[in-house]
Amino acid sequence: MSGFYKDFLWGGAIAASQADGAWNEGGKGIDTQDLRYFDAGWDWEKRQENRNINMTRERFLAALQTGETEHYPFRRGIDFYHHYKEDLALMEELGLKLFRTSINWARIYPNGDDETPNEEGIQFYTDLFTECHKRGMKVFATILHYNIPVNLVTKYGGWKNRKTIDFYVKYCKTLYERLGALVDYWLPFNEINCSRFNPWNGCCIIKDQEEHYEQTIFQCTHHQLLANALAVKAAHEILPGSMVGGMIARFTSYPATCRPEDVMQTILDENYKNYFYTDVMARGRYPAYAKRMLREMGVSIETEPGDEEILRDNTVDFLSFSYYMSMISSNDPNYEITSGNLLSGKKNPYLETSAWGWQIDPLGIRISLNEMYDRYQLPLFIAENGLGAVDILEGESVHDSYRIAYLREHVKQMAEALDDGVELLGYTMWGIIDIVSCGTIEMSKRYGVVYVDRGDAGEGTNRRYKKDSFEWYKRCIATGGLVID
Ligand code: BGP
Repeated sequence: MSGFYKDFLWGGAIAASQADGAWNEGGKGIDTQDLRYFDAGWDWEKRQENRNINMTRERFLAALQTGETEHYPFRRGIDFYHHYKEDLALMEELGLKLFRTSINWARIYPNGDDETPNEEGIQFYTDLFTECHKRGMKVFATILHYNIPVNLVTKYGGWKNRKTIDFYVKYCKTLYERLGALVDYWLPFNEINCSRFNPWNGCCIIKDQEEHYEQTIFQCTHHQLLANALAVKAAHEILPGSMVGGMIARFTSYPATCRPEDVMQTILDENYKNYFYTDVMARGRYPAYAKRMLREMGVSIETEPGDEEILRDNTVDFLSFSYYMSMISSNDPNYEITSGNLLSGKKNPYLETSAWGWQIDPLGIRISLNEMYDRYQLPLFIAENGLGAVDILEGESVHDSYRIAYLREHVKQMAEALDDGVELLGYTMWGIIDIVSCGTIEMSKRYGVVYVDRGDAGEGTNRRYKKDSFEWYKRCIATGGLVID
């Protein structure tokens, strides 16, 4: 097996809303993730139920009226805003080559529609990205990882309003002009297909204000796909030669059986959940199957003259995806259901699940990489992959052999994919340092190789500790993926 290239980009990823904290400092405006409520007293069921729950008008207004952080963990994150230097020092010690994080739109344009950017916000990212380079890491910047300035929701209705595209493109241009020299890879949208599976995170729409929810979701999606294309266009104009990519949450699906119906269901699931989005971003047009998909949902998207050209002329330079698990497809409803990233699905009897019910499937990463590369022949990144688990701090460390096993098996399968001929540029392990979970908003669902002493209610010292997986990942990087046991 030939394995990883010498310059393979071993990395780690986080997102602003889950890590930064400092929600009302540095001139930042309030953003849509700052409004998500959590109660550390909730039991398991309640936490699961609250996972990816839709925003209601009542919750939205209540959140806007309070300045408390206890029930709003995204407001405090792990305080990466004030700790990034020490955190990046740990990343350097790991030997990381690439650091992925998101820029918080509300730090750059606090209200989204401001005339001029917030200089303190620009300075923060200038310092952060400069620090990454100083410590030997390239920067993979996500322009939007779910959270938009709340003012864009109250005043314009979020992504359902076409005007949001203009505000977004202005924001992108500011980033390219002011931070362009410091960013190596741009990602206009995190998991653009999330709009469908978590409409608050993805589209920033309030469910009980929508008459035809699906219609609104796909209108937002259309706006985001246009915005993605326009972000590519602006980057190529302002920063010639820049690399701008597309991203989805990859819902890899296998036929539950060899019944032709199950195979057909798999094709539909793959198309509707995954490829619809990457087809538009990489091929530059709505795929043929989209017509039927939208018709059957009773959705008709409003478009404007020129939209087709925007999509056609501004396709992405690379594709990326998050990969945590796989699922099975069948039109037979009698399957056990298990949880997963953003959505639940049918349970595969051959796979183990994580403590959160996500189906662990290392071979699926090789399958997904092969399928994506075969379909698009574009360079790829694994933008997220990791294991959410309950970790116990024992003395100064966490003995997370389960995480090492998860990472090791996925790394092995990435090496196989490279050997299959897939052009995989890099791997940014998710939640390289413990952060607030995006789905359940728990701090106790941890992914990191660095432990953060902070609990669900925000209690703890916020001190960082290296887990056993830290030493494992460090060795993995140092040996170019060869020493992986
Ligand atoms: C992805 C998101 C991340 C992230 C990850 C893990 O969908 O892009 O923000 O958090 O999933 O999910 P969770 O935090 O719910 O375990």
